Amino acid sequence: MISRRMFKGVAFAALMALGAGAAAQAQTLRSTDIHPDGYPTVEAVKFMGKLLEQRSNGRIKINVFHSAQLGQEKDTIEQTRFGVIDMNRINMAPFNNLIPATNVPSLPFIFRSVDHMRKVMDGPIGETILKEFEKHDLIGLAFYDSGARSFYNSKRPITKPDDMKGLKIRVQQSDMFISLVSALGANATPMNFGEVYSGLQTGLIDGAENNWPSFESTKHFEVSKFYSMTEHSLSPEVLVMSKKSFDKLSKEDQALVKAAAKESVAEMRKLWDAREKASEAKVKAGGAVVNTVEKQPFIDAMKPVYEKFVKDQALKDLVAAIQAVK
Ligand code: GTR
Repeated sequence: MISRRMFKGVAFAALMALGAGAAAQAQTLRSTDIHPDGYPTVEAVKFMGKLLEQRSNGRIKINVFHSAQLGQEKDTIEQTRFGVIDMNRINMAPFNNLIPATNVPSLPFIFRSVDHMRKVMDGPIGETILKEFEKHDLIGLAFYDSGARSFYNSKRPITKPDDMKGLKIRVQQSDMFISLVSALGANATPMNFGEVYSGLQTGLIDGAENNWPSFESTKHFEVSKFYSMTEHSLSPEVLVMSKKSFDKLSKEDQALVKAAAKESVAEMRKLWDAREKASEAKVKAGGAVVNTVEKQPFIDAMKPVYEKFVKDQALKDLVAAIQAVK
């Protein structure tokens, strides 16, 4: 026979168990990306979501809102800081004005090659930069590749810095990128990514700068056919999480999220390398006129950007540390 008291105890325990179950209930993290479905950054975060789902026995999932459904990059930063958006795959450039250290990997010609960039971002320097996000209510989870950014425009091939004179060039909302374009004598116009196509079409701007996959996926090559391989910035992508959302997770789940993010990097790079080649072929077949450039004159012309943005000792040390990585 179960006494009344015992029954109460059992019922209480059952309720507690239900409560605990509710706390560990399935949750879906909302992640934002301005790129379309199928783009390597979007697919990498989906891959991370699958890992998380498996390892949490279906408790944690990621829903990737691609194609700027949750807004353009600059606006999504605030929303992520406030926890309205849980995760954000975004370029370093829109963080440049907010987080000084993010300027460093965006700097013109800071990396000697893609391998150099990967080695730096995968190592202790990358970790130091990821840590900086915490001061701004964000958890830096991982860096993704973004290839090399080069100039494209509707007027002429760029072979030397002088060819940039007077061109109206769209840049990301970053003072560093404004200064980089101004150093070449062009007029920098900060603008949202989603507005560039119509800006080019209407002649509001003459050109912009980006990597092969973005030049292709946005169809900018249709309205801006001269693509000149300046490869001036390898500004990586970053995956961040809202600290508010992160703090709601148990220690174990936080570790799961961090590990899954890191593991998505190799997958992203595999997708990226293939996409770069495919985009290059597509853009060329689509009529883009591509030319190579001698880099040294561009490196020299962009030196003032370093003087302006690498003033503080901490940033000077970061630059030196990157240059010292073999
Ligand atoms: C792309 C990058 C985006 C965004 C875009 C831009 O290469 O992946 O996150 O920064 O460039 O130019 O706005």
